[in-house]
Amino acid sequence: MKKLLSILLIISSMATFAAKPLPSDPKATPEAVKLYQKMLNLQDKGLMFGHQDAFAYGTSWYSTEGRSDVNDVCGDHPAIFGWELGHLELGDKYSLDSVFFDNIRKGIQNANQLGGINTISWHFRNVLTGGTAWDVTSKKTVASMLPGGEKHQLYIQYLDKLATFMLSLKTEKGKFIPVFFRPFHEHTGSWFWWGKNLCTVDEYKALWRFTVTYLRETKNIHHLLYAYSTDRFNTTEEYLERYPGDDLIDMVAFDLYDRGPDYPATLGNCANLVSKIAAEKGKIAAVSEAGGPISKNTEWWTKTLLETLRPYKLSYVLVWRNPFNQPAHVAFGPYKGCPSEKDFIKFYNDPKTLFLKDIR
Ligand code: BMA
Repeated sequence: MKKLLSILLIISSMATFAAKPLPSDPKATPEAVKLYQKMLNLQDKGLMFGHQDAFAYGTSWYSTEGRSDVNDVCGDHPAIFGWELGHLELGDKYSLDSVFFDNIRKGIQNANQLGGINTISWHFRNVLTGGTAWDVTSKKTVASMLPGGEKHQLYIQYLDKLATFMLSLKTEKGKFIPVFFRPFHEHTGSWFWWGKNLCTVDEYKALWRFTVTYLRETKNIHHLLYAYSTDRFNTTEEYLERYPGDDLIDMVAFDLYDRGPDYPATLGNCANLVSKIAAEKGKIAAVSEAGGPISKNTEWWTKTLLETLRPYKLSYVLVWRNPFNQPAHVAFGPYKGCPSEKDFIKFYNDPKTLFLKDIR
């Protein structure tokens, strides 16, 4: 009888555990655990919409508190807020996209207070050459950053600056704000120094492991959730080739921009595969960056993006930025007066899509 009872107890605790998966960091803060579980729950309810630098600027404005281009169009902010930390490593005051880091922090705090979710990318400088993130002249950059490498100490200095910023992300009550961190992205392509042809599989994985371990163990940061995010891929094997491990990663994602007629098929295939991988691993799935020719294809939001993604269980799709200092037609997000404005409102009104008001 006693044995039976303890078996039952074990089974029921396993069931509770299965119902509430935990992030990869065993020391994740309660807020990070809550966010992770909230996102897994929301993944069953719909597809969240995200926009890069939504609170920082739009096609015709810069740094206006409380404004977002998405809200200008549909009266609701995105659910997911993307931010970019490139040039933080240099000790600069503003990012490579001309946003002051102090304003990024404020934006993250604001989004969090409103019930939104923050995700951070990092197009940081080539640590070996000093060139940009797009400097692919050396195949030795990643190796040089690993323990024993000639640029290891410099990389540590970069990570220390990153850590200081991450540790400054607090609520008014002094709690750390949980955020997704998505470094070394689009590595199935070779346009960034960490791309496929620029380092070996082992070097790429070692870079991830060193980075996460340093932030967790040396810097004692436990409010970050980590996103692994490829560019286009064809198979599960290809997707997972450089996957650094379930103990490091919380979200499996990919970036894919509409650059031709194969887009719906490729997007659908990647979405299908990534949602299956996420389900098997008990992790979150997302389209971490997207964008299409929304000034020409005025039904892109509903006919291309939404209809392609509708069948799959994905947490969110985030479209890239609406630069304030470039012509409006390069914007990937909607803005007041854009040719696809009406279609975006349809996209917004579709029960499948979730915006800020739907998730708080
Ligand atoms: C790219 C472009 C660049 C930008 C970079 C980092 O895709 O939008 O203009 O600097 O992302 O945000």
